[in-house]
Amino acid sequence: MEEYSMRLKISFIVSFIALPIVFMVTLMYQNSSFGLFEGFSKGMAIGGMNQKNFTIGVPNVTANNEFGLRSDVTLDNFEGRNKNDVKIKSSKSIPLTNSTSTPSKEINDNEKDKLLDGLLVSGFDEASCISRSQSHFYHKPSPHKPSPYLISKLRKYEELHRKCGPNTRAYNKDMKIIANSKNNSKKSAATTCKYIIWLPANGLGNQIISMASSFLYALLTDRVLVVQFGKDKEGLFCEPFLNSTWLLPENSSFWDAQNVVTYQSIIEMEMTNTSNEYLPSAMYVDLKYSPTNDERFFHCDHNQFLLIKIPLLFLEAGQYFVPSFFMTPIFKDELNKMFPEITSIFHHLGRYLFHPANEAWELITSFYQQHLAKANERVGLQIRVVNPYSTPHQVVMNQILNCALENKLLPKVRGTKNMSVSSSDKNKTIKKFVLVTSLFQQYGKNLTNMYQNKSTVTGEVIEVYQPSSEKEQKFGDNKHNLKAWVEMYLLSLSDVLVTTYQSTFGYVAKALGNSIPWILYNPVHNTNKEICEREFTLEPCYHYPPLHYCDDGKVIQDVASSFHNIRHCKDFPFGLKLVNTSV
Ligand SMILES: *[C@@H]1O[C@H](CO)[C@@H](O)[C@H](O)[C@H]1NC(C)=O
Ligand SMILES: *[C@@H]1O[C@H](CO)[C@@H](O)[C@H](O)[C@H]1NC(C)=O
Ligand SMILES: *[C@@H]1O[C@H](CO)[C@@H](O)[C@H](O)[C@H]1NC(C)=O
Ligand SMILES: *[C@@H]1O[C@H](CO)[C@@H](O)[C@H](O)[C@H]1NC(C)=O
Ligand SMILES: *[C@@H]1O[C@H](CO)[C@@H](O)[C@H](O)[C@H]1NC(C)=O
Ligand SMILES: *[C@@H]1O[C@H](CO)[C@@H](O)[C@H](O)[C@H]1NC(C)=O
Ligand SMILES: *[C@@H]1O[C@H](CO)[C@@H](O)[C@H](O)[C@H]1NC(C)=O
Ligand SMILES: *[C@@H]1O[C@H](CO)[C@@H](O)[C@H](O)[C@H]1NC(C)=O
Ligand SMILES: *[C@@H]1O[C@H](CO)[C@@H](O)[C@H](O)[C@H]1NC(C)=O
Ligand SMILES: *[C@@H]1O[C@H](CO)[C@@H](O)[C@H](O)[C@H]1NC(C)=O
Ligand SMILES: CC(=O)N[C@H]1CO[C@H](CO)[C@@H](O)[C@@H]1O
Repeated sequence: MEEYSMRLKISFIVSFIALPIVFMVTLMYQNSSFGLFEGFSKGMAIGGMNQKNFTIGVPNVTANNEFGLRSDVTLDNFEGRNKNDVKIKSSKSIPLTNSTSTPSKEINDNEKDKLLDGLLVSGFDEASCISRSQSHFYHKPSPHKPSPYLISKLRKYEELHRKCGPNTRAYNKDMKIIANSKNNSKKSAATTCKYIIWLPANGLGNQIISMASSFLYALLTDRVLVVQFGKDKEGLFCEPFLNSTWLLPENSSFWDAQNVVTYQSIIEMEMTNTSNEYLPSAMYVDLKYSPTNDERFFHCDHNQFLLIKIPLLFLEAGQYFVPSFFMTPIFKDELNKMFPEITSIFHHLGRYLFHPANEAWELITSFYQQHLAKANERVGLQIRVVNPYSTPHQVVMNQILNCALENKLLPKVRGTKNMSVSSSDKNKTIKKFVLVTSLFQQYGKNLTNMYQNKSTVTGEVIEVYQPSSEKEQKFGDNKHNLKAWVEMYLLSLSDVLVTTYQSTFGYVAKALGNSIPWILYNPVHNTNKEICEREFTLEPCYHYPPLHYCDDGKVIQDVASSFHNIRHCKDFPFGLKLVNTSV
């Protein structure tokens, strides 16, 4: 029967994953040192990390080199594709779906849905960014509403960006002033506006969460956000701000932040010398993970008072540093007004900023319509093998199956298809389609083998699709980024989501789709503990957060009692995330 025929499409996009901070990190607790994930157990759920102190060890970069670029990977189906090949679909193209679980996907084309409850503004040229007006056909309506205050902040920001964004008169004038005074002035230059130039770090997932964090920082500090996008990000994202651009112009003299004063050097000066009058006009703020584990004190009021005076900040993070704003007293009131619901910040910021550009949208919608639209339920499996050279695929496969079967995300198989059984089964018209994203094609293949030509105990029909398998994560590669973005977005359209611990790729998918995922833990270090567990918020984890208190510089001891609404992450206990503690 047609519905039992399973197909595995491995031709299209690609997967990989995003956590490039993926060196082996060692947590040392007092005198004993143990692998990061061994320290995680059932009893250590939210806020359960009571360790008194811990530090990050130097990562072992030579082992599990996820940064290695291999040339034996072929990218198929993308050859010859360029922007002009993309056929623009009519803006009324609705996914063909008979889904029972996603009523939103019925035609519901009113302005309120389209603008995501006021998060987005109307007035864009729809043809230049089709996804902006169509995405609500694909995602379920969100129960998380943006606050009126957030909406008014966004509208004011857009106005500021129109006034001072790249290529405006104010921007050109300011950039000249900054360029001419950036070396060693005693006083920052007086500019019309202040700016952040966002710099990319790590893989695409990390870049997305760090752009969202930088944008919130811009909102909090009345800065204009400008992004440094290289060729690797062509065709990925639409312009987010009406009638303006956020792209650093190609002719800008600020592509190179090399000779810019670093925030770290200013902090060090501050610490040794209180009467510091050295204020550059541009500063490079590095919030990336570093093996030396320098404290940036970025979460401290007094450093924010210093940064406020600098017209241009280069900001490089590769992380979701939003939780640090909640540690900074001067930002608190504003944040509380913007986000009365603390656990949907990235959900809102992500849906506001990241609209697939037409090229990406074409790939997303055509894959969806070809393979996923007819499902009653879509199950997204994001399988990142953090350590592919030491983790046997069979171990990962068993873990995925145990997770999916135990939690009834997927049904067990009954055996070879028995027509007399299946024809009497009411459920045989229920279709669950599984979207597998992984660098490795084994997973999609094995699931296909498992379900193909077999009936399931529930009678449901399972089909498995894996768009791609790239084998290695790549950095700075346009096709790879495009495929990664397409897969993150497709995962966000799942009704049930399973993601891998630590993965920023999964963080993006869950937040865009408003889908609390099941997290697969490290199978090697976690053999007798949970195989997977339900995540508790849509917020990403801030993997390498501040370590010290601002006032006395002592190591932050008990996060839960020190900071309202901040707890250690389930999937990366060293990291911090925002939680709703009033529930
Ligand atoms: C950790 O705490 C113990 C006592 O609680 C202390 O002796 C030790 O020096 C601390 N280590 C670090 C690195 O702060
Ligand atoms: C790094 O990992 C490799 C391979 O697992 C191992 O041989 C080496 O001893 C490790 N180095 C350190 C400093 O842990
Ligand atoms: C949706 O259901 C209707 C009848 O219920 C059927 O005619 C149509 O072919 C279905 N469409 C798809 C895409 O399954
Ligand atoms: C700033 O420093 C760079 C390199 O040190 C130098 O090339 C440039 O001329 C200086 N600019 C000004 C305005 O002094
Ligand atoms: C955006 O640009 C369009 C076309 O130039 C113009 O009609 C519209 O008023 C502008 N909107 C805003 C808010 O500036
Ligand atoms: C870059 O190009 C724009 C538009 O062509 C121009 O207005 C601007 O002055 C140029 N900036 C620099 C630094 O050359
Ligand atoms: C503080 O800075 C001034 C000027 O840069 C310098 O002369 C002085 O030695 C510094 N003091 C200390 C304690 O570093
Ligand atoms: C199919 O199922 C029926 C009813 O359970 C059973 O009698 C029959 O033996 C089965 N056939 C096969 C080939 O398993
Ligand atoms: C399923 O059935 C089809 C057609 O009978 C066959 O070509 C295919 O190899 C079978 N797959 C498996 C995994 O048994
Ligand atoms: C039909 O599928 C659902 C899960 O989707 C399951 O709970 C139910 O038991 C199934 N019905 C039968 C008759 O197997
Ligand atoms: C990687 C993996 O799990 N491979 C398994 C796929 O399924 C076949 C048989 O179904 C096993 O033999 C493989 O070990």
